[in-house]
Amino acid sequence: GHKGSVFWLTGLSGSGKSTLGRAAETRLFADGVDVTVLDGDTLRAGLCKDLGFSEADRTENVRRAAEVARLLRDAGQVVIVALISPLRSDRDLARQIIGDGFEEVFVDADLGTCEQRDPKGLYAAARAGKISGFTGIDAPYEAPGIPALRLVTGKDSVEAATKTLVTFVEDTVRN
Ligand code: GGZ
Repeated sequence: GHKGSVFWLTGLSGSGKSTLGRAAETRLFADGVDVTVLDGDTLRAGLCKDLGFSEADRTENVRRAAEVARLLRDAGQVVIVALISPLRSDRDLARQIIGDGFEEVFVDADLGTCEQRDPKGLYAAARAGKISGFTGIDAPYEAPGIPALRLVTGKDSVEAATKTLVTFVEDTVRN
């Protein structure tokens, strides 16, 4: 069996949080782990529809995600949260809400790499001044000090990073 836990993926837009979260979900599910991904884009399409990207709205976004993650964890699920969650204070709030079994995972790709990927053209829009308050451009990203796990997605392949994440999850939750 396994115990409920929350793996909180933080990183810049385009760092690979959603990709890794989804890839890990598929593997873990195949291994018999009850796993759910809470992704920023998905939450913002529904539960967090009313929220934008001001500091207060991001805090509220993180708080709601943490509360949902806690409920799922309490029901025995392994939860992978994929949110930029740029502020340390917000991630500390999530840690407080979730309590036992909160694991911070830093999806670490440098700004240059993320900007080069720019899958949705958001960095270009931010550079052109069409979007304001974009994380890494004109809004802060505070990297974790000592995360439980760091995935260097600018350097390692998606395959390698996924493997590292899946192994870390399995080692943490199996009992
Ligand atoms: C950052 C933004 C912004 C601004 C829109 N800043 O790469 P994406 O597109 O698909 O993922 C990003 C997503 C971030 O939502 P989160 O809920 O993860 O953010 S937070 O934890 O800070 O609340 C990006 C898109 O939304 N996006 N505008 N200004 N990302």
